Amino acid sequence: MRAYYFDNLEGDQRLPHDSGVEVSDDILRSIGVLHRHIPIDAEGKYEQEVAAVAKERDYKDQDIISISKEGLGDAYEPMLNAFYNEHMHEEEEIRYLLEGCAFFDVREHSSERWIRCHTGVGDLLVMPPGIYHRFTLDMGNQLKAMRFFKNEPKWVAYNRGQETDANPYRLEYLKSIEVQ
Ligand code: KMT
Ligand code: NI
Repeated sequence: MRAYYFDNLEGDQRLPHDSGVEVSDDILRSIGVLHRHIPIDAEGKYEQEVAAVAKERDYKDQDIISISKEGLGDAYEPMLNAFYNEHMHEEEEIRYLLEGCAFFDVREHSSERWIRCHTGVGDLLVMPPGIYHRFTLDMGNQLKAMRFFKNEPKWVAYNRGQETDANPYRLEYLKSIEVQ
């Protein structure tokens, strides 16, 4: 995974939009975002490692999401548009990439800048409840990823607005990053 500040220039969301300014794992940690790389090995040891992380964080359920134009047909564009809307969740968002690449953009609260995380196979990314973020494929246009859930597998997103600014999970998130 490589993380950098988004360049804020016009153009296809799937282009790199690389400002050239790197962002370290430490900076990501300071806004509550965790990254780990667990390489996919032929013997399947990665499965145990990923399962151990899920257990540690108290996940009960998981599924696999596949995103491609071929696989999704008419549902492809609306899905990508929904994911690229700036949003938050009341649960952690945890993703482990099995195939393809993707951009997870996370908002750095102090500067309001986007940090773009370019993730690839074997990257595990954890975004805390309440963080503003968005998602897109890159020009490879294809992704398969594991998602973990504390309750039943469902995706509930709240688009950023006045209501999310007052959401208790958002306020809790802001408190959690204050003292770092
Ligand atoms: C989200 O909430 O941003 C997503 O679930 C992105 C797609 S999962 C690879
Ligand atoms: Ni999300």
